[in-house]
Amino acid sequence: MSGSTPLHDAIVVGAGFAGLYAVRRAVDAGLTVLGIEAAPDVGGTWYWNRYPGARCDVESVDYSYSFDDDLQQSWTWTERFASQPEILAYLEHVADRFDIRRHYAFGTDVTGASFDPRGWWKVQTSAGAIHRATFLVCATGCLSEVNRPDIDGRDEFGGDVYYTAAWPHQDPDLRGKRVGLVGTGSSGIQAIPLIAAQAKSLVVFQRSPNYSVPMPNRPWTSDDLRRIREEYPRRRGVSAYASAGTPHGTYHKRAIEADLNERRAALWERWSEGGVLFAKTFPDQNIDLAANDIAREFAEERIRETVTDPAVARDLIPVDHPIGTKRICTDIGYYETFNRDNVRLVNLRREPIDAVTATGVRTAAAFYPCDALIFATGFDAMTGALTRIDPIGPGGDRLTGMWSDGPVTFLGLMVPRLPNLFTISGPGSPSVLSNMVLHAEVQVDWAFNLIVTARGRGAIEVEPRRDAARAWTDHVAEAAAATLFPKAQSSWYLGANIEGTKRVFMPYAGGFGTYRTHCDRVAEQGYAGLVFTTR
Ligand code: N01
Repeated sequence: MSGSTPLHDAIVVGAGFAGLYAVRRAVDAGLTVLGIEAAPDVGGTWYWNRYPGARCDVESVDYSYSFDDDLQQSWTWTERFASQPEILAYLEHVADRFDIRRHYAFGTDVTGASFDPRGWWKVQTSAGAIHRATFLVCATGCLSEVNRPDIDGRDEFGGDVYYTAAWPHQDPDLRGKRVGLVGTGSSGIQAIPLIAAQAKSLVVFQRSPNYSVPMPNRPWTSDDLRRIREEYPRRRGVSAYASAGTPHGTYHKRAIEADLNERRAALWERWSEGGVLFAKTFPDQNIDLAANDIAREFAEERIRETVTDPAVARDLIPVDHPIGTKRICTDIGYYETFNRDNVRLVNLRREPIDAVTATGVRTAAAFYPCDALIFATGFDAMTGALTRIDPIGPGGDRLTGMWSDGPVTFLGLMVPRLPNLFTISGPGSPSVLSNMVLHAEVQVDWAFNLIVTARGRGAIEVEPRRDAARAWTDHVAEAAAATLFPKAQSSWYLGANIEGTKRVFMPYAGGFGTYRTHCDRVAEQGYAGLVFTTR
């Protein structure tokens, strides 16, 4: 079989932000490339997550490619925070503009990959094909493997079942229906207000409350867009080495150094700016619990003053983590929704779900009849899409085996004993803690510069040394330990939402700019830490 299919220079798995850019970079580098994507078209996470209210919480003008100035100057974002349809339209436009689709096999799931010791990856697909390529670029996304929790009786339910992360193209008609929704992370929090407005009744089953900041979305005016277009070079320049890959910093003083009035003013300013920025109001907010408490208490006051029933407000206030140590959510009218007569909050920590039955959800305290169930239960994040492919190296080492004690990577991009493989946005990279689009550009550029270098050196294999990957992984752990992130023990950042997963803080918390500097330095030093094999 191995000799019968064309040997591509690279296979790129995924057609989201990272995958599309990777295919484009491959073509630019004069490489032959095959893209493989499970969905029927481009979009990645923005193809699947089309639930009501889906919107990005990073400003549209930042959450977009920077690699092509004409693209940047000509695309018009209509709103400050782009909706899912607009982001998808943008990715479709990018695919058309750079003629990327023709390189893809769509509707094709990658089911496995193994490295042939002769120097290429064999990639198996759901279509029964085996494709070959010297390099395998997994642009599979860190929030793509849907978590379908194994709740007793889930499959017995007689009504309609929906997952926010695999929402139908035809929006379901929930009018007149009694809807149950499980999950109050970013997806649930965005969807709940719109579902409540449509359904006859909505029961929200909440296991862990999260902090959410209102999203002050508005249309961009033509003046805004002119200013942003003029400022783009500076804006991108600042973002390139900023801690989260956006042009925003923190307040100039630490929270514990500011007086009460100053703190309140800084917190109000950030609160009204909206989005994830509130998680970084003060420079010490994510490293010092006393500073974090100041921001946390401010956010909790906002919940108490918005939700009219004090008991419901109490249940909506997180109990298990400092603010921002789980991904902070962004909403339009979330807390207000609990003032509606047709909405009920069920605290699963007080009354856990016993079972789903044919007609509803039974908890330890009551039965809630439902006509439709929505699971906003998130993802097997960061590792799920990679371990599902479970690449096998030339020595028979499997990714799942090597990561059974937690992921070990070099720069969150490469794995020892799996040569010529790139894990874009993988564990050990800042990914989910940063602007994912600029992050994808940094990693994809780094990967393709390395591919070109390896070919220039006549190498057929390149992989990280084990000690180099160990050192990077230790550095990732140290960076997390210097923050409050590990205090959120129920976070998907640690894989805590997936039973059986080893709890390890997976993203690199040292900052996007710092990470980029590490990547630059490795390349400048001739790819120190990597082994190039020639034959
Ligand atoms: O997923 P989540 P998400 N029984 O894992 C609950 C990005 N994103 O899709 O916390 C009952 O955050 C689970 O409870 P717990 C963003 O990075 C961005 O909402 O595990 N409940 C939790 O409440 C985000 O962080 C945007 O106790 C169960 C919820 O389901 C990431 O995607 C929008 C359960 C899952 O929340 C993931 O967000 C959307 C069970 N068996 C997403 N299993 C924006 O840009 C899970 N839960 C705005």
